[in-house]
Parts: sequence; structure tokens; C-alpha cells
Amino acid sequence: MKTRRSGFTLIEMMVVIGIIGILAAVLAGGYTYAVKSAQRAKATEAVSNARTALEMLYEKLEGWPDEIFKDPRHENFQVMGENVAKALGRNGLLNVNGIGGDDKVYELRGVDRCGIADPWAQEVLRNADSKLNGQSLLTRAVPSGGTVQDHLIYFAVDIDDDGFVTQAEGAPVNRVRAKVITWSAGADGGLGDCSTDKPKKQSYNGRMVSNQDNVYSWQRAQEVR
Ligand SMILES: [Ca+2]
Ligand SMILES: [Ca+2]
Repeated sequence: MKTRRSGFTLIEMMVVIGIIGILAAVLAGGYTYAVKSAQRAKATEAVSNARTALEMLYEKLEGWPDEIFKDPRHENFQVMGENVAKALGRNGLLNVNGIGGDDKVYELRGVDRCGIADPWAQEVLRNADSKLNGQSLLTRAVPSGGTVQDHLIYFAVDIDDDGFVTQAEGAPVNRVRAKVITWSAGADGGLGDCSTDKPKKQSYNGRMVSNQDNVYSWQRAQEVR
């Protein structure tokens, strides 16, 4: 006489648990991928808006204002910091809040709101106490890597009007056929080597960063090697 089985055997249970585990991993992976690509799309938009605003500034003033090259906090590299925000705000090209007020607080909030910081930093800035001064916001850590300062959008312009932005003019690659280029170091807040599409990690401020997550306003076809 056959005995009737009820319930599941241990092996059946283990198979089911295994399948649930695999499904969960696939779904979580898909979710992470979706979040990452949404962040990247936002960064591409922010970088492109920054480039357009700078191009419009050039058109409006028929040249580059000195102040965009002179940000006292970022002497040796070009980031879209407070002076750029001011220049764009004054010319109505970006909505910068609080200019003329307590500038250290409001300019950085303006930078946040008008998208001069990339999306990874904007998330930190949105949650930050607005009473902190600008300097301490700049050194605040961003979860995906680096500090807020590493996540401001970079720019370089065609200073000598020859139709190219070159390395000497601040481009991170040899030369690009453009009036203005802008870029973000990506989620990790460090540029890595921009001259190659090959995945490359390198040390930046004591941590490893990648060139794979960088976001550029130009296409590789615009580059002259
Ligand atoms: Ca040039
Ligand atoms: Ca990077």
C-alpha cells in the first residue's frame, strides 16, 4: 500500500528557496541598474544644461566675462562654482537664489537648484542644513564617492576663438571641436583618464576612481586626437 505524501520534501523546499533567491537577486540587480541609469541620464541633462547656459552667456556678452575664470575657491581648475553661478544668474540664464544676500549660504543653494552640481551631489545638498556655510557643504561626503566639491560640473571654453577647446584651455582631452565643453566626474566623483574609452581605474585623492562613469557634453567624434 502506497503512503500518501503530504507537504514538501526538504529538497523541494530548498529548490523553491533557491529559485526565490535567484529571482530576488535578478530583480534587485535590475532595480540598481535602473537607478544608476536614471542618475546618469540626469547627469547628462545637467551637463548639457550647463553647456547651453555658458554658450548663451557668451552670445549675450559677445565674449567671456573674466569672472568665470576666477573662482577664488577653485583657482587651478574650472568648476561651475559660485562665480560662474553668479555670472549666469545675473544674466538671467540660470535661476540662482539669494545673490546679494549671505552669499556663502545662498550661492551654494543656488548652485544646487540650478543644477551646477551633478545629481549625486544634489541629493546631498537637498538634505543638507541650509544654515551651514557654503564651505562646509562643499566638503560634505557624497555616498557614491568623493565630496560635494568633486561633484560640481567642470567646464572649459574656447578662449582664443579658434573653434576648439584644447587641453591648454582646460579640456581633459587633446582638443574638441566646440565653443564650450562641460563634464561631470560621474558617481565616483573622480575623472580617471578621459583620453580613452577603455575602462581604466586610477588613484585620485587617495581613492580609486574610474573613467567609465564620467559624463561628457561632447561626442567622441568631436575630438581631434
Ligand atoms: Ca581654442
Ligand atoms: Ca569617474
